[in-house]
Amino acid sequence: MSDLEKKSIDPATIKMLKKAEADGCETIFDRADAMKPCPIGAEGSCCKQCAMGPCRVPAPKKKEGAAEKAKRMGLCGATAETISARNFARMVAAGTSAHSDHARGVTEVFLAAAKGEVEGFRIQDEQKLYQLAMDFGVEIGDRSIREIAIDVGHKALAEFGRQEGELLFIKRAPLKRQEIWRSLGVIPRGIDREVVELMHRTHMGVDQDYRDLLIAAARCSLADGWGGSMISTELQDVLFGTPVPVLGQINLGVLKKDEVNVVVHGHEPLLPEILVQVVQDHEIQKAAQRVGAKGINLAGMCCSANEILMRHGIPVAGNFLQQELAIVTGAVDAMVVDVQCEMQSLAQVSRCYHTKLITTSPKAKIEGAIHIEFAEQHAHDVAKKILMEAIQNFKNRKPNVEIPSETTDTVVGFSHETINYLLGGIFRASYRPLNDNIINGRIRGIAGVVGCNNARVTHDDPNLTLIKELIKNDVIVLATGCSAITCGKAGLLTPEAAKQYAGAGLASVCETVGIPPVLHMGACVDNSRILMAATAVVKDGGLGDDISDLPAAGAALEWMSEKAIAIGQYFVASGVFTVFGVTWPTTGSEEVTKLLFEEFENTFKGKWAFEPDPMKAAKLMIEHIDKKRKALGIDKARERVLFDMAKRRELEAA
Ligand code: BF8
Repeated sequence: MSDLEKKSIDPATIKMLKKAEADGCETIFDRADAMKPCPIGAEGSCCKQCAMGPCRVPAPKKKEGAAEKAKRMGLCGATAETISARNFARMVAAGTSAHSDHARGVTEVFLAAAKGEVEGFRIQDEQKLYQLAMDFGVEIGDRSIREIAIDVGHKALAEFGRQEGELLFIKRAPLKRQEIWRSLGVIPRGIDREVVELMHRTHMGVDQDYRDLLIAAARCSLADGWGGSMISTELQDVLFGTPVPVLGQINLGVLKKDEVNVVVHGHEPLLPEILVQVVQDHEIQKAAQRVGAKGINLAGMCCSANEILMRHGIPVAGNFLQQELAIVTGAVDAMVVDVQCEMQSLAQVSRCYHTKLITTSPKAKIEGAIHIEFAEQHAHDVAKKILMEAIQNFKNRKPNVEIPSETTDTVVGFSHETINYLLGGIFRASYRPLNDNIINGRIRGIAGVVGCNNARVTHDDPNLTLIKELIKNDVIVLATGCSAITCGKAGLLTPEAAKQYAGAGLASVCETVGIPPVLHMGACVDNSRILMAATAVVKDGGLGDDISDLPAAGAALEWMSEKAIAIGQYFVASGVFTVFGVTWPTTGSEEVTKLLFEEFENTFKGKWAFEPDPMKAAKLMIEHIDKKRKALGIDKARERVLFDMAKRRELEAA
């Protein structure tokens, strides 16, 4: 294996890494070689909560006695357990705040759109609005859409600043799950409150009991999954439409040599939605032609890409580790970023080529970028200004443009509602066929494989190897975020992929329903769709009465972001066995790690695991799924199905 092949399994990525090297342009892949992670920080043992430190309290090299252990502490006496739990909890708080601040922005625009105060935004999914109104206790009667939407917007906005009681979406969870949360005292009161309280608890000299800290972290994470993230998903669906299956294309090959290329990168779909409208504007297309381009090509990157891919079929240029490489093609005339997962190095890479890097959020500026601030009141003007910047920049392209040919067809847009319709039909939408196929063993279980890329491991490899192994073993995979883009590039997001990659049982179900073996469910906030799908499976019956009873597991083998830790924590706190790869941030404390990896199973009925090897991770997940099948008494059914398959193959061969 060449050095480049160790960096990525994606041919388009490798081609662009070669080009970057030839062009003398440094990327994250070079920096990953040059700078190793700090070992003390990596294990969660560095405390920088006050100016007497940073204190380093690393894990012992060998088993140490109680006396030696007691000496291992920071200046204030904080133990390895406290330091490790605090650092982990702060990751949860940061991740929750990112998803939830995104949600707040969406809610504000939703409210303005409901009131008719902003151009370009309007309620599109009335059915879902009614559902939300029911969840929020908003009267429907013969009231107008406008009135209902305004009330729903106010209710949603109040969830952030709520000081007491329970978040409204908590009631969506299975009853048994709600009871578990209530008994543990972890039902979030308000989204902001849980983040603020967790930041307070982890301040120097406050909560110094690692168990208590991790319970508080669970409560905060639930304010993400069943709060901020779920509000984002739901209101975005009402505003922009609930995704339904749509064709799309993924990878750097979606960029066009003879068109103005605009790549939209980040997370909040507000500006991207307007760009989708404005890019079709006759005047804009004409302006592009006037500078010698055939037209203007909008493409996405990371989670913004997932949002506009699944609602409009806008092509995706790549996932997290490809953001610099899109610019390396020399064909991106503007890269438009808002919040989260945008590398500061984009400014430097843009300088190697001709790309205009445009920041748009008042919360996220990058030195060296042009700032054109998004404001919903002037959304169309902002979008036009951005597109005109890109058009004017087309003439500045350097001669060394090289766009890799790789691009793959995909079918995306599997919202939880769509899965319902696809399985049950529009008149009797239901998860029944999925439950039946799990019970009869054709589908062994469900896995959510989500999250990032990480420059410390071969790009796309751990997630892809894991997912291929899962579907081969009849486990249907639900994917979001950068992991979903990985699947798209590898051709797993088409119904045809079932025949090629899935086990016979899963393939037969995919063939009957016409779905891929991996369902793209959206961006990272859309992990809330996975919670809803899991809840729908529980409520349909026959597979226990809680999410933790399901033959299901989760994974993020290439995680890197604090958001991923928040997501993992809310999955675990919702009863899911969740495996992370790359590195584990609490190895500095055996006790903290044991609590997360073992003891949580006694309380939350879900737990974490760390396994960087994708084949071993698949084995862990499948073993867990089989354990749950056995507990449900449906393990025998699967044995019969396997026997049937073997018999069928024998007959086919004969
Ligand atoms: O929210 S998967 S690298 S892009 S954090 Fe970021 Fe990770 Fe990608 Fe979207 Ni999610």
